[in-house]
Amino acid sequence: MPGYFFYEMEKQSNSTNKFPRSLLGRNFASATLALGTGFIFLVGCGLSPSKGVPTVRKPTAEVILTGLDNPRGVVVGPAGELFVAEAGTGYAAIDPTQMTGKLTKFTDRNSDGDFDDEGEAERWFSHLPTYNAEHFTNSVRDEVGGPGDMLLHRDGRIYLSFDGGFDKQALVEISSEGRIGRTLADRTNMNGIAFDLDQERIYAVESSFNQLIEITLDGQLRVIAVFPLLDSGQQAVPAGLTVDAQTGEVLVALFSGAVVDDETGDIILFVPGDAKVVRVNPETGRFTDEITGLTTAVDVAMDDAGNVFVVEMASAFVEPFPSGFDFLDPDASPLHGGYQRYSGRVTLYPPDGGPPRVLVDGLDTPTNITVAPDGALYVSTGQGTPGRPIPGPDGPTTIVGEIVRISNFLSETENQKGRSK
Ligand SMILES: [Ca+2]
Ligand SMILES: [Ca+2]
Ligand SMILES: [Ca+2]
Repeated sequence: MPGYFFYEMEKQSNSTNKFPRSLLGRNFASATLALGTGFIFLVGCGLSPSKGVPTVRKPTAEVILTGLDNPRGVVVGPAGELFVAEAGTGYAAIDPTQMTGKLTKFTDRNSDGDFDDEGEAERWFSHLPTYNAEHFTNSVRDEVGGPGDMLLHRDGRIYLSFDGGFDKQALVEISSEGRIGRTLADRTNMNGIAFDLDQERIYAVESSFNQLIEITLDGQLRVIAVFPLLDSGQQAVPAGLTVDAQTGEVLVALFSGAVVDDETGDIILFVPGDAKVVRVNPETGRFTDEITGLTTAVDVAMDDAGNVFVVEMASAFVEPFPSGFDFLDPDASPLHGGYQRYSGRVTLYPPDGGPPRVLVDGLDTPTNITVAPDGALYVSTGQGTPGRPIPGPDGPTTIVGEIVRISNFLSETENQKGRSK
């Protein structure tokens, strides 16, 4: 996500980047997705045949919202209503009424399982800040920042982090009636936020500064941990996080930043296999590796049974943009732009240390995951300039923001274990 690249670039190629250090690297870790519908057919539904081997349920994956502009954080309310933050189009208008970051409440009023019917979308905010990372760097990155992650407190208050670039970054409180209230923190890109077990403080990853921080609900801030460089010498870039409901420890996804190719001098946005998830003790700040060997780990979630879900945004670094590429040109050639499109995935790591299971593959740049109260997963996809031509699974297509719901992935045994907790 956002922000990490810039640091790397400033460090490695001091000739091109003229931005003040405080601006570097804030784009987003939280903002990266868009999905087509093609992957659904790869996944299918139902149970696999069981001939003496454990029955593993194949998940159901459904696009439940489409046509969004960089969906990021999703929260599911007690009545099944959805709150969705969209980072917007990335067009950083000066006129606030032209800004496109959004927060919307969706209610399935006709109970048909989706949220696209008359009167089901209630727009709370339409003009929150948005920007594209390219505004802050000479390098071409189609990465959109804006409203990012979101939390719903048990008392109905909502907390929203947003990174609108430069002076428009904050963690704000929103009343249950939808009015923006206090600003709790104005740190740089807080791409992922999570409550502690008591919902008295919020943990946030500050992607640009490689930090995990804690913010109390009355606005006191403390740095918990600063993550060191990863195996190839790149920035760690914490992008997403979750809290272990059993221990209160924090799992953090380290996305990994860019490196420079020694031979060509080219910037490589990420090194496959260098990303990981670490487990942090929020009291001491000590951390250990939890899951290694990942690629672009952008978010992590955990259910009450202890299953860990990891989202990887893309599997390969391909087709970086040529300098001067116009993201807004509808006739531009379909380019991946560094992150291979439709190569993101969600993997389940069971609590007993058993082998991981890929739940859904072929997602277009997923960026955020949420576990709903009923155990379903909501994944935001389609990062980048909405409408930009990209290669799709079945030929050229365009970037579109979508929310995918993944369900029916636990075996009967796993379901029972989960319920008994
Ligand atoms: Ca509906
Ligand atoms: Ca419908
Ligand atoms: Ca998340």
